[in-house]
Amino acid sequence: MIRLYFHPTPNPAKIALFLEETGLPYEVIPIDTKKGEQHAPFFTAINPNGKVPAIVDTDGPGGRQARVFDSTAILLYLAEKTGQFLGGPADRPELLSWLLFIASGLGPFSGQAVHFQHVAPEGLDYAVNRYRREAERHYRVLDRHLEGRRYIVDDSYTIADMSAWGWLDRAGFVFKGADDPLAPFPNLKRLFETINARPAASRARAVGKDHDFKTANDEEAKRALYPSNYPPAA
Ligand SMILES: N[C@@H](CCC(=O)N[C@@H](CS)C(=O)NCC(=O)O)C(=O)O
Repeated sequence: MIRLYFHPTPNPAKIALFLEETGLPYEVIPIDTKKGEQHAPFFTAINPNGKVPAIVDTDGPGGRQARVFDSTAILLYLAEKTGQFLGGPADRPELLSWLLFIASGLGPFSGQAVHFQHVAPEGLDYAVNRYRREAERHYRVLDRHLEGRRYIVDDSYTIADMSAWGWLDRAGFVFKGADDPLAPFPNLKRLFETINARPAASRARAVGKDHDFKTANDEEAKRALYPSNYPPAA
């Protein structure tokens, strides 16, 4: 059994998609990040970084319980555990390259673009421009790579596509104000629609819907999500 520590946001969504694609049995444990549950000691014992997603595999290596945190680590762990969605051995260089490109580039720049356009105080034009443009650049790199390819790793649907899907699903936030945010990236749009058409994608989108996650961006939420903005008094 896999326990998935979840909030309805891009990185946990990737894992929900993987679990739905494979049919691995799993239980969802909501972590309400706007209430600060990611900082609770029971959770930081699973992810010391205090972010979702994280999993506990009750049947980990050697039959022992194992924790895994960070969406890319979880995707690789579960793909290796099940032997699914890794492509073939010859695909590994491309798979690892694109997975890490999404983990260290496309994802974080998208996250910062969302932060500076939706959360930060008005007037930080330099930061808005930098993160939005860098997000766009990463989407363009992946879009060009997808020219003439069905999936990121050629013809195999892999965890790299699932990792991208988590963010493509939020393109409307990343590219604030765009009517059709993926229109400038036609190959990414095609990939997104291909994955969306899979039954597992609709099931993944339904994960967590039965939980009443906090939505208000009040002071409690800001302190929970951006604790570094509130340094303790010297
Ligand atoms: N590199 C991490 C990033 C995880 C991450 O930023 N998670 C967000 C949700 S998508 C989160 O937990 N936010 C709450 C917080 O930062 O306190 C991953 O890929 O899992």
